[in-house]
Formats: sequence, C-alpha cells, structure tokens
Amino acid sequence: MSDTTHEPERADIHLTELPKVAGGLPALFHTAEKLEENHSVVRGTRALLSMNQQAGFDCPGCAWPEPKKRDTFEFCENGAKAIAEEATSLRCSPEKFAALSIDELRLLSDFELGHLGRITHPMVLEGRHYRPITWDAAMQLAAAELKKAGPERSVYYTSGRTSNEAAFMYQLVGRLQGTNNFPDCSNMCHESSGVALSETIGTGKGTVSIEDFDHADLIFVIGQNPGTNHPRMLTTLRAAAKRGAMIVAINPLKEVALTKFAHPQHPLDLFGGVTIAKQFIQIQIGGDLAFLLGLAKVVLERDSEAQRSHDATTVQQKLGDIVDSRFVGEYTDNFGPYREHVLGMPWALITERSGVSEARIREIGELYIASKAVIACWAMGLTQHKHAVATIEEVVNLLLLRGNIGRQGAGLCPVRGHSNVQGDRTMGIYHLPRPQFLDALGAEFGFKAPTLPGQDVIEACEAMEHGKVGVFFGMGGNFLQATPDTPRTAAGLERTDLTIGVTTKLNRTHLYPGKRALILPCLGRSEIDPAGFVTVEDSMSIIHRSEGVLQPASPELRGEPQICAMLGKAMFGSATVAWDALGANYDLIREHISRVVPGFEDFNARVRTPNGFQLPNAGRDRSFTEVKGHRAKFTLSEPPDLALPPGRLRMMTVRSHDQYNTTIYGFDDRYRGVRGERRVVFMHAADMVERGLVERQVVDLVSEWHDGERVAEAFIVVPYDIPRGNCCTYFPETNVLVPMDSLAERSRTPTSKSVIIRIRTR
Ligand SMILES: Nc1nc2c(c(=O)[nH]1)N[C@H]1C(S)=C(S)[C@@H](COP(=O)(O)OP(=O)(O)OC[C@H]3O[C@@H](n4cnc5c(=O)[nH]c(N)nc54)[C@H](O)[C@@H]3O)O[C@H]1N2
Ligand SMILES: Nc1nc2c(c(=O)[nH]1)N[C@H]1C(S)=C(S)[C@@H](COP(=O)(O)OP(=O)(O)OC[C@H]3O[C@@H](n4cnc5c(=O)[nH]c(N)nc54)[C@H](O)[C@@H]3O)O[C@H]1N2
Ligand SMILES: [Mo]
Repeated sequence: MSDTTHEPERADIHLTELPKVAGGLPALFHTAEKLEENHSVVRGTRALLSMNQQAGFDCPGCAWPEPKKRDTFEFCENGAKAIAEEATSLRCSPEKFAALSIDELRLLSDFELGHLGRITHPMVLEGRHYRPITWDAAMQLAAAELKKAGPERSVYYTSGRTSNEAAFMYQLVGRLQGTNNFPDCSNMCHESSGVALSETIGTGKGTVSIEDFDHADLIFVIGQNPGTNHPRMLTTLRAAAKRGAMIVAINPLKEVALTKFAHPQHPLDLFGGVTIAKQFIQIQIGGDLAFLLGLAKVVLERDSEAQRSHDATTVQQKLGDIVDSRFVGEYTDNFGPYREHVLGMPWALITERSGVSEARIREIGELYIASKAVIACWAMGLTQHKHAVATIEEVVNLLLLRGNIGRQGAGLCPVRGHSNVQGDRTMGIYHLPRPQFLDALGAEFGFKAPTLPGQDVIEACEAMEHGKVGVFFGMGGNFLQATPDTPRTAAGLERTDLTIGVTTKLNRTHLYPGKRALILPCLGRSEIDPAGFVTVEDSMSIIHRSEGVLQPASPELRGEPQICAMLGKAMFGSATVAWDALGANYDLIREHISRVVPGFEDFNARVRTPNGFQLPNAGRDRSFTEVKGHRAKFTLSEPPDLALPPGRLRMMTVRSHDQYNTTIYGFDDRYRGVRGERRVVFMHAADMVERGLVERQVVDLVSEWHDGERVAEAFIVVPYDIPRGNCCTYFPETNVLVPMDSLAERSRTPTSKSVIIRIRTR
C-alpha cells in the first residue's frame, strides 16, 4: 500500500526558507521544467497556447472562471503541470502491462505510476496481469456484469473532471439500469457547501460572478490556498487588492501566496509583488465557526448600540444600517432568534473556541461593518470538518446580516475543486436527485427513472466492504487514494465482481481490482475528439465549450461520452436511445440536455457564443423560493469545543504545491519550503519541544478512533508556523489515518481536515 512504499531517509529532505512572494519567475521556470520532465515540450507547449482560450480547451486544473478578456497565456504554473501530465509522450502500453503484474505495479509510488504514461489500449485483467481487449468485448463484459449485479449492487463513481456531455450520458446509463448509486468526488469536497447553501438560500451554488470581484470592498478568503490550488484566482485577487479592496485571509497557515503574489506575466510585479491579504487571522483548525459568530456578534452589538444611542440617526447615516434591516425584513427568516442567540454568546467562549482575541475579532468586525460590498470565498478548510455545514451556514448568516447577497460586489463564493465538479451535479450526477430532474429525464427517454436514494462515497465504501457491490464503475478519479481508511477501501474493491476504470492513466485504484477488471482509456481534455467539443460549468455557473487541439495519445482512445454511449448500447440496445448517433455527435447529446436540464434551453446555439452563457442563479437574484417559507434562513449553532485529550494533536491533510489531488507531480512544496519529500508533518516548535522531538526526526503518526488505532509510519517532523495543538500533513499519504465513519454532520463528508492523532517515536 502506498503508505509503506516510500520510507524517507532524513538526508533526502531539504528545508528551505519560505519564499516571500508567490508566482513570479520561479513559476515560469517550473512550468518549463514540468513540460520537459514529461517529455512533452512540443505537445505541451502547443496545448498551453490553446488552454482557456475561447476556441481552446478548458484547463483541467481548477474551476476558477476565465475572465472575458483573456491573456495569451491564460494558464498558471499548476495548470501547466496538469497539461504536462496529460500531454506526456510516455505511454503505458500493453508491453508495460505484460512486463509488470499488478503486484509489481503496487510497489511503485503514485508518482511512478503516473509516469508510466498514457494508457493506450482497453485492458482486461487476466490472472495478475492486464492484457489488451477489444472495445467490443470490453463493453460486452461490462454490460453482462452490470446486468448480473442489478441496480442495487452497481456503483457509478464520478470524479469532477468529466464533461457535461459525459456526465449526462453516464447518469442516463445508470438510471436506465434503475440506480441512483452515483457517489462522486463532491461527497468528499464541497458537499458541505451544497447542503448549507441549499438549506439557507435554496441553491447549492455560489451567488457571485467574476465581475463582482471588481466591485467588492472586502473579500474573505477562508480555508483556502489559492496560490497552489486556484492560482488564476490570484490574478483576480491581485486586481482587487491593487484597486484598494481589503482582503482578509483566515487560515491556520500563513500561505505565502495569500500574502504576496507576483504575476509572472506582469514584469513590474517581479520586483516585489503585490500584497494580497492585508489582514491575516491565524485560526486554529476548526475554529472558524466561533470566529464567524464573533464577527456577527460585533455587528449585532454595534447595531444595538446605534439603536439605543440618541445619536442613532447620525451613526446610521454614516454607516448605513449596521444590520441591513430592510434586507433582513424583506428577504430573511429567523433573524430574531439568531440575534438573541449570538448576543447571548459569551465572548470568553468565542475567543477560546476560535483561538483569536476579542480585540482582533472586533477589528475585523469593524472592517466588515465599514464595507459596502463583501464577498466570502472558501474551500476545503471549511468543508471537511464535523461541523462543516454549520460553519458554512455561519458564513451565510454573516453576509445576510448586511444584505451581502444578491448585490453587486457581494456574495457567497464556494471555490470549487475539479474543473467540472459543479457541472456534473447540474447534469444529474447525484445520489439524491431531485424529483423534477427525474421526471424530466424519464419524459425525455420514455422510462420511469428510479427514485430510491442512492449511495454516497462512504455508503459505497461500506457496501463494498460488506460484499454488497457487484460492479464498481469509476468515471475518472482515483477512488482508493481519495477515500478514507485506504486498506478498507482496497479490501472492498477487491470483493466486487468487476471494477471498471475509465481513465487516461494508471492509478492505484486499478491495482485493487475486483474478481475481474477493465481499464477503458479515454481522450483527455487537450485532445481532438471527432465527435466534437464538450462543455463545462465553472465555479460561477458559466457554461462554455472545451475543444482539444492535440492528436490523441493513441488511436484506440475514445471520448468519455462515446464510451458511455457504447456501454448504453451494449446494455439496452438501440430501440429507445440512439446510442450510436449520440456517441458520434455530441450536439445530439446537448439537444437532450436542453430538454431535461432547466437553464440549458437552446444549448447548442448559446454555447457557441464566444464566452458561453451563465445559468440562472436564484441566490444572485434574491429569489429564495426553494427555501421553506421562501426566505433566506438564519441558522443557530454552537461553536464546537476543540479541547484535545493530553498529548494529542489535531491534524489537517492538505495539498502540496506539486500534486493534483492523488496525482503526484513531484516531491517539492516550494511555497512551504520543503523539497524532496512528501512524508512530512508540520508542527509548532513548542509542540515538538514538549514531545522531545527535533527537526527532521522520523516519527509515526497514530490516530485513535472508537474502533481502534490507525498508524502511518515514517514521517519527518518539520517545525512550522502553525497554531499550537495543530499539525499538517499531505493527502493522500495520511488517508490511512482518516476513519471512514468520521463524517461531517448532515453532508457526510470525511473529516479530513480534523483528524486527532498522537506522535509515536521510533
Ligand atoms: N494544483 C492543484 N490544484 C487543485 C487541486 C490540487 O490538488 N492541486 N485540487 C483541486 C480540488 S479537487 C480542490 S477541492 C481544491 C482544493 O483547494 P484548497 O481547499 O485550497 O485545498 P487544500 O490544500 O485542501 O487546502 C485547504 C486550506 O485550508 C486550510 N485549512 C485547513 N483546516 C482549516 C480550518 O479549520 N480553518 C481554516 N480557515 N482553514 C483551514 C489549510 O491550511 C489550507 O490552506 O483545489 C483544486 N485545485
Ligand atoms: N485526506 C484527504 N482526502 C481527500 C481530500 C483531502 O483534502 N484530504 N480531498 C478530497 C477532494 S476535495 C476530492 S475532489 C477527492 C478527489 O478524488 P478523485 O477525483 O477521485 O481523485 P483525483 O486525484 O482527482 O483523480 C485523478 C485520476 O483521474 C484520472 N483522470 C485524469 N484525467 C482524466 C480524464 O480526462 N478522464 C478520465 N476519465 N480520467 C481522468 C486519472 O486516472 C487520475 O489518476 O479527494 C478527496 N480526498
Ligand atoms: Mo475537491
């Protein structure tokens, strides 16, 4: 298993000074280096020139929207790495599979598996080797096993890179079979945001558009590391900062790019860069709910003062309503109880549970009150905790208080991960589909779509573990490495009758096959698909096209929508659905979508306009009709008690600068000053001293849970500026420590930013 394949030597690791500024020349240099390492200079450079252009393909790196006016190079260092991975000229050919059994392949690291290159042929498992198989035979095998398994024992997993067209076809196949078992990477990602937003404002999506960033006075960036994970967002933040907007970062780590950023394509930036976040709150892991409640308390206290004061009129004239009473009265519910709840909460509790002083909270609270238009952005630092949904609801409360939703320059901005994770949901990849969607789908294709709730990621893991899954189908992704409790997931996959992976490259999931296994190689975003372009939806609900420019890595590759069409035909024949035609011309898939999914009317014409089109967004229009009572809802919650048993640390698992989720680009985390090693644990110096640890000491990490201990061996201690009692490691290496049943309340997202561990010396 990956956690033991790579035992670090102390000498391997280089700790460097933290860079003072992110981006700049080093970013350009690393772009070139990655292209070269993947032997993809010509293919890669050609691809980079078309990336995120109106007539090019969508960067598979992240879901940050493209501005209307685009630079020639609308990409970032990490987007370039994603392309280098895909455009590599290395090939994972049938000869490589013949040379290495799955047991031998398991000995390779995730980095080495990726560097075997692009898979060139459909493969089937025979004994312990994958051998080539024809597409036809592969489809017959898949269809036969899916039929044998039946709807309840079939699981269709999706990773968020899948295009709208592929996602729509994929869910159609599954629903025709009769299942809603559509776990997706969202379950581990922004599910908490979706749940919190749906319950409070009635839509699971954010309410801002990219232009709002030109009008905001204050932008919160909470639990997010854009310098690494959404580098193009830095261009947006840089412009806002230069214009004088205040940016407040809330994070246990002082991520370099949040503080200073030099745009590699703006030469003057190379002398020093632009300060991004003028205010930084070093929150303790999980302390956000208490902190946000503190900000709300400042607003409500000041509002009460203003109302009491004889001078009320002048104060209010200066500041506007402190609480936007017109907005609150017209558009929200439950304000009275919320106000009482927050005003009654003692400051001592708020400061203890956030780890931030009252003075600092008041300072940020005043900045909030002084701002006319406020945006709140967040990502995994908020979503992967037990109380994640309540925390995001508190972000909503804070914005509702001052009418910061549905107004220019203001709103909620959950920053999505995968480049089309939002679109996949829009297309019906969801284990709890809405009845309206199912009705429309059934009407379009003349069948009764299943209504029984399906499995999410954790339910699918548990079902596999108990031998209740016949077929596990992975549309992209790396299920094994992304999910908690790695050995248990591996055992579960191996209990199935058939595992199917549609993929560009080999990953560890494919090495823990069911009794039988198929690998179906697909075209990447950057490659030419004869059936036409595909479409994606970005973080701000803009639908636009994506069209590859490179020759496919092998003539045997098929587009993902076409693979779904081939499977549909093998399973159901062509009587009701024209599978062949759909697989050969994606315009025809879009015609179906235009009749099933609201907002996609006239899809084919509108998506051909230069910047695509924006989906309607009820939140932005202050139309809260999907919430009970038709009003946005204030919600009440208690900040969690974060006290730990003696000797324990709270661990967050994050991404290094050199990875894309489970794809490992390299072993450096330049912005955090670590080179040559990923098995590190970042700790506060005082926590090290308390345990008698020294820099670079090799230790084991032990997590404790009601069902026993989990151990991750051989991690190097690195002293770091992190709150006391907190520590930080990289995912996926520490997924072995995340218990499968440690989940966020209501969203069931694994709590991978809040794992209680102790350090064991060796
Ligand atoms: N290059 C690259 N780009 C990517 C990805 C990638 O792996 N590589 N992954 C993509 C995907 S799928 C996603 S979801 C996004 C992920 O984007 P991010 O959410 O930025 O990813 P993480 O590395 O998980 O970082 C989480 C941040 O939250 C902070 N944090 C942890 N716990 C807390 C907390 O309790 N409170 C607060 N306030 N902060 C906390 C961490 O210090 C860290 O800065 O990026 C997407 N883009
Ligand atoms: N401990 C911990 N665990 C986490 C997280 C965390 O922060 N901490 N983050 C969670 C989050 S936010 C997410 S989104 C999940 C990610 O979970 P996944 O989406 O399952 O994982 P990825 O690593 O993004 O998937 C990468 C694989 O996708 C395949 N692939 C790449 N390009 C293509 C393509 O064009 N088509 C197809 N069909 N396949 C392709 C390749 O096989 C590659 O190996 O992980 C989650 N797990
Ligand atoms: Mo994600």
